[in-house]
Parts: sequence; structure tokens; C-alpha cells
Amino acid sequence: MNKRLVVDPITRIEGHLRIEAQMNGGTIAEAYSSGTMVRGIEIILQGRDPRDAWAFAQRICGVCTLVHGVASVRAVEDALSIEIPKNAQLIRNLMIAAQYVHDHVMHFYHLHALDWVDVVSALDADPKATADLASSLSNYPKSSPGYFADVKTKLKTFVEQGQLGIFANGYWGHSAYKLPPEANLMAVAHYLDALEWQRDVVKLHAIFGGKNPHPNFLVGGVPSPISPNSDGGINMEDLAEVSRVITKMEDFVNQAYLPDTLAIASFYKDWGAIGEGVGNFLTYGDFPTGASNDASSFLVPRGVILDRDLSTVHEVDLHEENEIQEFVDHAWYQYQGGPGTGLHPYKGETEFNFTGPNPPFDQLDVDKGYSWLKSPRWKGKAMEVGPLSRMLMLYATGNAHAKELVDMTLSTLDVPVDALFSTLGRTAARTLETKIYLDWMRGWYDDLIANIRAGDLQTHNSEKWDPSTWPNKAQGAGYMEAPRGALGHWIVIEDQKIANYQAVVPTTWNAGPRDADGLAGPYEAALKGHELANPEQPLEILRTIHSFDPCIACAVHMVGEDGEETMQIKVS
Ligand code: NFE
Ligand code: MG
Repeated sequence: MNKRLVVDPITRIEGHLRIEAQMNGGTIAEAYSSGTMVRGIEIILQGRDPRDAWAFAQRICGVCTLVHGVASVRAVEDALSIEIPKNAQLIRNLMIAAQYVHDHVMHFYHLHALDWVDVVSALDADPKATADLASSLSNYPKSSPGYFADVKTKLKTFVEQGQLGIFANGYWGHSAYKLPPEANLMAVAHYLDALEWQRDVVKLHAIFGGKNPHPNFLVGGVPSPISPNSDGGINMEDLAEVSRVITKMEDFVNQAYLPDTLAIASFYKDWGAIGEGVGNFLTYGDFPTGASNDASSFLVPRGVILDRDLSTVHEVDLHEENEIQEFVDHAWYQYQGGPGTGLHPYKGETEFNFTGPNPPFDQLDVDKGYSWLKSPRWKGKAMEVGPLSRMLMLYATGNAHAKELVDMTLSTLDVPVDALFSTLGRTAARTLETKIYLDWMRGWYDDLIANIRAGDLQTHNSEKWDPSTWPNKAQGAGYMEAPRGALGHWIVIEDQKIANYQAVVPTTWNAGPRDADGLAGPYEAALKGHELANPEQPLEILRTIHSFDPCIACAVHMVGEDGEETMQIKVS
């Protein structure tokens, strides 16, 4: 009899995700992805003042802490035709890119690395050899034998006391771990350093947005005024600190994140042919250099790549009702239009329809609803969104830096271009795009300083702040590239209040369940065909799911009650 493997919850992600894998011997024949928590921010927003929406929407998630704020103010600005000042655009770009750098480094070391790095094996490392390895890879300052000996001692104490703490519950010793002990020790050391590093780099958000997580936003611009020589608002000392933060980001990315990615990947080249997914890639695009809703000015272009064909980029219209639609045939929602209905977000409905099974249960009934995520589709097709989609879009549209980075990675690893479409490609894309955005950050920073020096201090456009200036009915789309991919908020405003609000977020695209036609979502498609060395320790599932960097709070716009904390693996 075919067995169904259940992994619930998947750990080292945001939120609660359950994967069920229909096994054929040791191979995954079919996989099912289920978001298991629910709240309902879209419903909470109805009837509120559109100018307040960002503050509620931002609470969708505490990981991608600012993206829902940005998407929300952009949606309102699009609906009311508000253009924001140049300085506000630059500051938003800086804040968005800072989020990427922070989020991607944390994801690599704290959420994904331990799928590839065996912490316990690091105890066998020779600190001197580790220092030699680290020094051969980069000029990261902490690369001495004494430093690695200290990290090893710290780790040894954890293990001997049975208190692995943040390293508890790994599949240490699993046969799929391939790194030599020295590479494991180096990666563990950088894991710990990244924890410290991220504490500093969030200052950029605090300076521009008042705090982190959840920095403040403002419809029409940014909330903190620029006042170069005063104590209130953003002064020159604050801006100097922003520059120091960017340098700190550059140093860690160049000296640790990029070399570590390449070094670790070189032991896992086989993962360049595993975890391909749906092969369709969507970007909404971001980083305007002109008006915020003029996609032609975006540094990351908008578009779709189909069937891995990088020679053609298809156009995407976010307002066209036949393009982006959400289906709920395998989700715990219902539409007034009945089964098979796909709704554009302007017409979106969020009505719960939980059809069970009630917990505790052994397995989901995948013929019915089985997730709190909807199934978004573009022209009926499942789309992968995120770092890989963006890198492919930059590559396909001829971005020179992207091409240089991708070509360098392929030749360093000695893998074919097809290796991009994989678990390894997804993880490498995250690292490579971080390099590109850091370069852009430096440019935006310089532009901002030049504007200020030229006397342009404007950060807010208040022309349409007063609701009496608004039309009775308006609708708009706010979109961006969040760290995990294309994010859109759609708002309908009637009589100065929110009549409908829908968010379609990256993890919904990637982790959503099957649609009306039974077509699998990207997670589900990517897992198909995985061979598990040991089904009781499904490390291979974690590798591919983590390569997408799941965030289920975003995906269902929810915060759930705390479920079980331990990971449960069941073969039934
Ligand atoms: Ni909660 Fe998010 C990002 C958004 S993912 S992390 O990035 O939007 O669905
Ligand atoms: Mg939604």
C-alpha cells in the first residue's frame, strides 16, 4: 500500500505549514501543501479609513516587516492618483532593499543552512584547517584558528550538556549531509555572527521609519521629515549612520554570505537537478526610478517567464480581471460563484468554509479543501514567485550585473544553466540578488544625499490627504517585490472607506494548494520525485521547502494560536 508521509509543522519557517507526501517506496509520488492557521486581516480592513490600512496590513507578518505597509500605501496612492516625492521614492527603495538584505541573510543562516550544515559534525573540525579554509574563501575578519577553536568549545559545551538550544532537533548524522567538518564549523560560526549582524542593520529601518519591526509609513510619502541640521526628523548624523549600515551589509554579504553560499553549494551540486517546481515565473517588479506605478521605470522588471523559456518575457497586467485570479476549490473558503470560480482581487471574497477534518486527524482529505491558502493563478497557470523569478527576469531582460553573477556562479560550480531551475538555483538566486540590491542601495543613498544638498527636502505629498478631495468610488493596486516574491494589495474605496481589500502574497503563490483543475502549486510540484534516504527523517523535504523561504502568516494573512511546537513525522 502507498504510504502518506506527514510533516507538520515544518520548522524554521514563519507560521504553520503541513506537508503530506504520497510515497511510492522511498520516492514522493504526489505532495500536498497545507497552511494550517487562519485570522482574516482582509476582513478586518473593511469599513476603515484607507489612510490607516497600512498599519493593519503590516501586521499580516513580522518577518517581511515592512512589505505590507509599502504595498498598502501604494494601493491607496494608485487608487487616488497620488504621486510621491522623489526623496520618498528613494527612501522607500532603501527600506525595501534593506529588508531583502536582512531577510535573505537571516534565511540563509538561520532558516536554511542547517538543511545542509551538520552542526554536530563541526565538533570534529580542526580549527587551524577551518581557518585555512575560511581564509581561502574570503577576507572575512574573524577567520583565525583561535576564533574557530572558541566556537568549537562553545558548541561542545552545548552538546555535552544536552542543550543544543537553537541547534536542537536537527537530523545530525543524516547520510545526506556532505560537508567536511571544517566547512560545518565555519558555517556554524557565521550562523552565530549573523545573529549579531542583523541586530545592527535594522537601524536603517529605525532611522527612516521610526522603528523595526513594522516601521511607519504614510500615504503620499514617508513619515519622517528630513531636517539636515536639527534634532527632529532625519539629520545628517542619521544619514551617516545609514551609510555605515550599508557598508556593514556589504561587508557581511561579500565576506560571508556569498562565499559561504558558493562553498556549501559546491558539495551539493546534485541539488541543481532537484526541486524544479512549476517552471513558470512571475514578477510584479519593483524599485521605481520614475512614478511608483509606472512599471517601465522599475529596476526589477515586471513579467512572466513560461516553461523555463528565458527567451520570451510575457507582459502582466495587474488590473486586468482575466489575468491574476484566486481559486478556492481546494482551500477552506467558498465563493458565491460556486466551484471552479476564479476571482480577480478587486472582486475577491474571503468567506471561510472549513470542511474538516477536525484535529486531531491522521491525514487531510485532499479531494476537498485542505489549506487556508487560496490558489492564485496567472492566466490559469501556477507561478513561482521570489528570488529565482527575479534573477531569471533580470537575466532574461539583459541586466549586466545579474548576468555576470549568474555566469560566475554557474562556472564556479561547474553546473549547466538548467541548474538554475532547482532547489539549489532558488537558494543561490537569493544570495545573488542581494548583491545587486546592495549596489543599488549605494546609488539611491548617493542620490538622496545629492537631493538634500541641492535643497530638496520634500518627503510627503499632502495634496489629496483630505478625503473630501477623493472621488466617491476608486480602486487601485499596490504591488511590490517582497523578499519572498510578488506581493499585491488591491483596494476598493467607496464613500471614503475601504469597501474591499485583498492581499495576494508571495507564499500564497508558492505554497497554495491545487486549483480547480487539480493543478499543483509550486511547493507541491517541486517535491514530486524527491527520493528520501530515510522517510523518518525527511531532510530532503526540508531542503526544497526551505529553498522557497515559506511564510505562512503572510500567505493566509493570519496569526494562529500556538500549535504543537515539536515536529511530528508520521508515516501512515
Ligand atoms: Ni511573512 Fe512575506 C515576504 C509577504 S511572504 S514574509 O517576503 O508578503 O508570503
Ligand atoms: Mg488574500
